[in-house]
Amino acid sequence: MAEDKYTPKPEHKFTFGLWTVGNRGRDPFGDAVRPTLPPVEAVRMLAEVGAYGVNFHDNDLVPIDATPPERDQIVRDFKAACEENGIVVPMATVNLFYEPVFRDGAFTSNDASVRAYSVQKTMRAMDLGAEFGAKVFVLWGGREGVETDGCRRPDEAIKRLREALNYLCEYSLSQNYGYKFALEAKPNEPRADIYMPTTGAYLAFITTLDRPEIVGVNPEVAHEHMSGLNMTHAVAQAWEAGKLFHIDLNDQVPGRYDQDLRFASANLKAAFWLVKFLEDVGYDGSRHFDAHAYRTEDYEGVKDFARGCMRTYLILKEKARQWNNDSEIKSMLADIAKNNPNGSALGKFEKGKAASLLAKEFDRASLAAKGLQYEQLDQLTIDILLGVR
Ligand code: GCO
Ligand code: MN
Ligand code: MN
Repeated sequence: MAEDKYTPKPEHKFTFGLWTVGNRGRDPFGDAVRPTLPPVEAVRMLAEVGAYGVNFHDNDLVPIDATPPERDQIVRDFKAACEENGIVVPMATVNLFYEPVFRDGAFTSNDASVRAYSVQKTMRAMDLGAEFGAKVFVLWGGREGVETDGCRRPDEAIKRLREALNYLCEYSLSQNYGYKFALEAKPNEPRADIYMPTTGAYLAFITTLDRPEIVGVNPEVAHEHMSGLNMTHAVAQAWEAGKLFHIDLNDQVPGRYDQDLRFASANLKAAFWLVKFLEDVGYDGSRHFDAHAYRTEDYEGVKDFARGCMRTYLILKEKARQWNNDSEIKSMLADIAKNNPNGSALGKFEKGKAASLLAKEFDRASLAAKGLQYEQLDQLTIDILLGVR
């Protein structure tokens, strides 16, 4: 594809996980369709398609049974590949779901040894990420859930999760790693039910931690859509709380298995509002794509997939700019603003003012009489998205 204004640049902060471009297309019904992509090759591929960074789980890079010298050699080679290709590592994470030992959870397992092992594995993954300068550490508790609630009280699981998180925060601080933890919610898959099903659930949980200031969230499009929720609303709540530490971009049709589709390939309008929000508020973290190519693709197709994620993001960013500058939309927004003087209808609570609010007469009928023109506003949005405006 020739260079154009939708060509990704480092300042766009597009990142991919090793597990995303390295995804081999295995699913519950069929085996791998693509050969293993060595991490060093993945870095080359990401540089070729114009990405800014690469993220990894501990075992995407270092096999779980690697000896210390093997580990160090892998780290050296990977570092050299990143430097050579101008690729950075903004985020690291830990795999607490693949190995059979995690079959009943990691931090929430009923077995105290499994819980301790999970924290140990995470600390080592933090050491690994820190060697590459990662400043965000994502925690996704894929196995922290149940098939039957007979196995433990769910509030006990929350307490165990808190204990692990508090410990890991102290570890990060004691090592001066400067990590911000980003907790990633998902309603289900691989467990029948996962304890922290939504971004909102994590936002509430974070306030109960010892070091809430270094813990935020990593909302994922697919995870919100799986439960039929609005990703942009989840992101907005996280942003407003100062907790949007990372984001996982992909796509997902609600009500289906976890699809991890190319960003914006299923719900274009939802993706538009999301990109517009991120750009409007000036989110300056990574735009991380946690998705993978169709099972029909070879590695040329994986590049098409990766380029597509970034290209669509940049097109939607341009559409958002067009939306913000559209004079008809601007005048509609000005009308909306006119009816919302100073943003606040109430001001600060004062007894006297509350008494006058209680006494005030509102003309309900006239307040409900005027059409709001949101149909027109949305159609203008559609016209922009479809390129006829
Ligand atoms: C999934 C999750 C994972 C996490 C990753 C980072 O549905 O499998 O999205 O891909 O994002 O493990 O911790
Ligand atoms: Mn996911
Ligand atoms: Mn994810």
